[in-house]
Amino acid sequence: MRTTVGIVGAGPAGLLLARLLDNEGVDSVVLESRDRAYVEQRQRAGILEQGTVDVLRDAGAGDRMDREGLRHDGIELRFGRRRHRIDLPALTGGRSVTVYAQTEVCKDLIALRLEGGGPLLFGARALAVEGAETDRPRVRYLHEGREELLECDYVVGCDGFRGVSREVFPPGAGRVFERTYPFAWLGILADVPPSHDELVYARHDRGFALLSMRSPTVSRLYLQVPGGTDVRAWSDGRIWDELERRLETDDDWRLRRGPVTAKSVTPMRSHVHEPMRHGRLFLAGDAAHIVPPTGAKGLNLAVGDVVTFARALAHLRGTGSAERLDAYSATCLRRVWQAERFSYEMTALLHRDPGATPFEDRIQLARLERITGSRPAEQDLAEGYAGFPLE
Ligand code: RFL
Ligand code: PHB
Repeated sequence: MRTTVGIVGAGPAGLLLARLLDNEGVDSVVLESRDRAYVEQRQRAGILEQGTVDVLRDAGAGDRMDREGLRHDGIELRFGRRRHRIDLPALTGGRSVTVYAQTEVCKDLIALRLEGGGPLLFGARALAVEGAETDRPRVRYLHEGREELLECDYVVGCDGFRGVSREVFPPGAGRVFERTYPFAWLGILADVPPSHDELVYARHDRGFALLSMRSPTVSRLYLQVPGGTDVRAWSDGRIWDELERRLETDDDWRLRRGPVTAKSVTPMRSHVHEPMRHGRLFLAGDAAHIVPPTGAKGLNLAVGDVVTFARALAHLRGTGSAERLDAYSATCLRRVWQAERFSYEMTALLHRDPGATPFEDRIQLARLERITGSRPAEQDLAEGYAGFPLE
């Protein structure tokens, strides 16, 4: 098979890229190792930055998001049993975020792609990207028990943190910047209306907790737990008790409990692969960078990468200049590092580090007091949360 852009991976990065290219009249083939149901049900992100919402809408993929997504104009920081609201539009010149799950973004993009005739191959596992340094890169993949070859002008590796695209970089051609954290997130989905109408980020002596949601009737909640925690050690009752303790306030706020429908533990890491391009292979999304989920940035970064690639390719086709394509990695990395910094700082602000000294604990509280007591400090957090603009 032959195509202009070979896309490895049908997560939000690969699916959105396919849509953007379709809109530009550029042909592409998407290869996805898992089946459709798996991709549509994998529980992950929930928060879309304003810029992501705008991109999806402009791409003609925003109809259901506009009907069902929940616009949020604030988040709450909770510590010392007190609540502090961060008013996003007031602090950012009108920007907000939208609660619309990654599962739904993927369902919408898959439906659009298949309506347009695809190609989007599920159960197609890329084995290797070859010839990245030539002008005919290829993806070798396995589909329906046969090994096949996809010949391309460009390959975009959207295959996530555990994909194969990154392997293209010969030793010495890439560099990794990484940090792992000594804690993880235990996340649940529960069939119960959210206990607050906005997200609540709580710092507590027992550890971080987050109250989020998927819809007016479904709650999504997270607890900081030690790295390596076995989810089976946490019964539903134990999870609710712990959430209640960490989210507790001095006023009459109460946590609503309900049936837990999903439960999992996610390790936390920061990871950046530089550069994000080797020859005609471009990395996008989690294949190139990971952030800890505290800042809700992962999916939004993936969107930024593929928009940058699609625009650069359109520029090449329109003007004959490869300047923007050549700048792809540097352009993406500027935004990536701002999101890495923000996610790292927000993680440090809200989690209990088991190695922290009593002095460091006080500094953490002083940081929170500073953010809630100073408009410039609050504004800095609001700007980061609402999202860094695309160049
Ligand atoms: P994905 O979604 O991992 O998709 C990669 C796809 O590639 C496929 N694949 C292959 N296909 C073919 N051949 C191979 N050899 C392949 N190897 C892999 C995989 O099956 C998969 O379908 O990467 P992508 O598209 O870059 O998207 C990134 C986002 O998924 C990720 O950054 C976010 O989910 C991170 N994240 C959050 N981001 C936000 O912006 N806001 C949030 O609120 C948010 N919350 C979260 C999160 C991630 C979490 N976890 C579980 C890591 C909350 C959690 C708990
Ligand atoms: C989520 O709803 O899954 C979510 C929300 C905010 C975050 C991380 C995850 O910071």
